[in-house]
Amino acid sequence: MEATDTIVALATPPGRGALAVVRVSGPGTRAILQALIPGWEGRAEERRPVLARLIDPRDESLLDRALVTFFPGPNSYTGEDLAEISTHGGTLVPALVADAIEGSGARAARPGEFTQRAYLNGKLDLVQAEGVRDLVEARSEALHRVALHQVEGGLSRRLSDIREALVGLEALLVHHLDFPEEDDPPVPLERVIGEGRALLGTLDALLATAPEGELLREGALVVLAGRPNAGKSSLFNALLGQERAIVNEQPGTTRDAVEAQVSLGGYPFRLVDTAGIRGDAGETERLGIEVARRYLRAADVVLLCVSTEWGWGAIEEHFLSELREDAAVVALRTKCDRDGGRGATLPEGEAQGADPRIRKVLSVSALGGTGLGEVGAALRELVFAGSVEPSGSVPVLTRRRQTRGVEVARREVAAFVDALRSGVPAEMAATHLRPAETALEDLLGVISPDEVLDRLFSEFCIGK
Ligand SMILES: Nc1nc2c(ncn2[C@@H]2O[C@H](COP(=O)(O)OP(=O)(O)OP(=O)(O)O)[C@@H](O)[C@H]2O)c(=O)[nH]1
Ligand SMILES: [Mg+2]
Repeated sequence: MEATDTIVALATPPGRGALAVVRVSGPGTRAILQALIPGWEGRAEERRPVLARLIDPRDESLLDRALVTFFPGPNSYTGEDLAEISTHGGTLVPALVADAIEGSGARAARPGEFTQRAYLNGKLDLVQAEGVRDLVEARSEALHRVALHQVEGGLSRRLSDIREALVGLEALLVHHLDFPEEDDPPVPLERVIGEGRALLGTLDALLATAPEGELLREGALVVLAGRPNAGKSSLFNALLGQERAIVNEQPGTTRDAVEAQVSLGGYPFRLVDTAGIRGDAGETERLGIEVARRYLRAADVVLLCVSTEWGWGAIEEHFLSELREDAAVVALRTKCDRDGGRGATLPEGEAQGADPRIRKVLSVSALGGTGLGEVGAALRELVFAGSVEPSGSVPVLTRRRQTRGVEVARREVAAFVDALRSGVPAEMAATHLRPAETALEDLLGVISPDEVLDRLFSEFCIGK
């Protein structure tokens, strides 16, 4: 399925910068380099940067002095002939170079088209391609590690191993049904069931990574809540390390929800500051309170701020009553610099009759910076405690597409084991194995319909 057209795109973000990279890929790459660079044929060195003057062949005007690296296929990112041209940065130079390349027979690449060609040429599978996208978009060290592991084939290997184990299971079943004449005894049914169960265990372990894996990409939703003036915005700013939200001694300062992405201890969070909730608010503030309530219902973790000035009361109890049954709450004694660090007395410990949703009680001072690290650690523990290894050496499912595929495989293997155990003839039970294999093949993109591919790659940025 070789591409016949040649594509070009700016591979670095547009705007002011020292350098920009223009990428060209496809069968016309050599001819384009010859057109733009006088004497290129004699000077080209494969996979080595060459300093060259770039000319627009349409009017012979000089475009730039640039570093040009030519990668002959199949030893390139896309598997095709590919060139990376490092031009001077800025908005104009790279655009002029890309335009001259288009004028020489290339067309503008669609988003993700370079990676799509790499996939079509067998340079990487679909799971690796998804890892490439996560790597480019990673805003936390945790996603960076997981994505890199995916690009390097970690998850793909696990999925291929499972697929091979399925094929092995089929072979075992054949031996069970129809053992050869030689002296091998038939494979006992118990052994087939045992191996099926072991495979279920592997699939379950992989599926267990999905909730955290998917949160790694989105960031876990953490909502700051509490009475007006509890110190929410101050804490929001302190956790972000920048003055994003307005802080004022006037209660009711924050009206709208303010959201920001932050990496705490290397894990991604979406931190939301909300309007303090109170009954006697004016019209605008009331609308803000409605927004706050919506965020609170969606939160993965609520940081309930209780100022030492007034402590825990009916308002806080009412807060808890509005939260989801499965909400996780960290109760914070804010402004703890004020009373010699004692802070308000907060309900703590289920044994003492506290609400079980309060998972942790901490003291913080946004002003003095105390307790911030503990808040980050508590959030990490509550959201990312289980399956995402800090080392990033264990495969993690990071997308719904991946999770759905593994779920299908798991369902089929479970049906296979159940059928054998309940005495269904082995030939019939075996019909569950093929769909499980197909689900994994689809995940890796062994054979994938065009529309799936187009959707997947269109979410990439241009030039990738
Ligand atoms: N001493 C001390 N004062 C603080 C601390 N955090 C906040 N404050 C003060 O408390 C007041 C309210 O702070 P905000 O952060 O605006 O409180 P808020 O909960 O966002 O208030 P609303 O937006 O009105 O709901 C301001 O005067 C802050 O300077 C702290 O850690 N120590
Ligand atoms: Mg505020």
